[in-house]
Amino acid sequence: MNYLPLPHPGETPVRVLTIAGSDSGGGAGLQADIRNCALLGVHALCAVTAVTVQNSLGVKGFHKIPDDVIAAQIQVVCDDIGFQAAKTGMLASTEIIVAVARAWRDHGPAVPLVVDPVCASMHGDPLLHPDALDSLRTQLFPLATLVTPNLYEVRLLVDIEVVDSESQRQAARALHALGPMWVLVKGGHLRPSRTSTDVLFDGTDFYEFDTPRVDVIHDHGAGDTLATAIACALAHGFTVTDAVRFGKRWVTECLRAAYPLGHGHGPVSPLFRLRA
Ligand code: PXL
Repeated sequence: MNYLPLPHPGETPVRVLTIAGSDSGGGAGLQADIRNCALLGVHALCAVTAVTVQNSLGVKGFHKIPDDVIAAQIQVVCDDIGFQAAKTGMLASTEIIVAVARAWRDHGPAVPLVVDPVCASMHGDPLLHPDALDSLRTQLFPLATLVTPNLYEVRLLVDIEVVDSESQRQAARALHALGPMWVLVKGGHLRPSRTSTDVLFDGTDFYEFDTPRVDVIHDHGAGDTLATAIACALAHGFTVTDAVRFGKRWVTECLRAAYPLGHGHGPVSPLFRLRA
């Protein structure tokens, strides 16, 4: 497949800001975002929102970073370094979502913002306080270029049970009404199916993206990987439809390269790229 253009040695790369939580197991969250950016030739800037205590068996707990510290991380990289796209992952609480939304409105450049509405880990461990769903809908979604919920997050956000392509489109409409420019409803958890079909909606048209289903038990960090790859492609100036097409192909390759780690679920992996 064609990847993104790589920077020449000594040349300042394209930058993406990730606003996300740390995963001590290194599979998802900030660590996945930075790893994917690096292997796509993009420099990752990081605003850390929370530190999870986590291994391959699950999230044992997390510590939230004070919201003024999160806002300050965003402000200083905006003021000095600059970036061509940003993405959000784990935001943990209402206070953090409000602080991120305010920092983005006050300091954010006019670049694409991908909001991955992370609510829980793959093990079902909560990563977002249930009270914070409302601030996600009202504060952050209206600022987003693209939101990328999975079916579990769709149910929490708009109370729609996606069971087929019709309800997937209905969910995309309901999410779009909350204010983002584009919505990608990921169908990866719709079974049984030999393909993974994601539906993209811009308020007028629907676009479907089909990739072969890769059935692996090591799929930790798949959502983070997709959202980061989309943000990297947007940072390179791709249209949203082209960026989503690129992100889907990238996460499919990362799923094929997923590896076991610890006693539970290992991560999807962009490390295959080092052999290419
Ligand atoms: O994959 C979602 C995710 C995002 N961010 C952090 C996580 C996880 C899943 O476990 O731990 C920090």
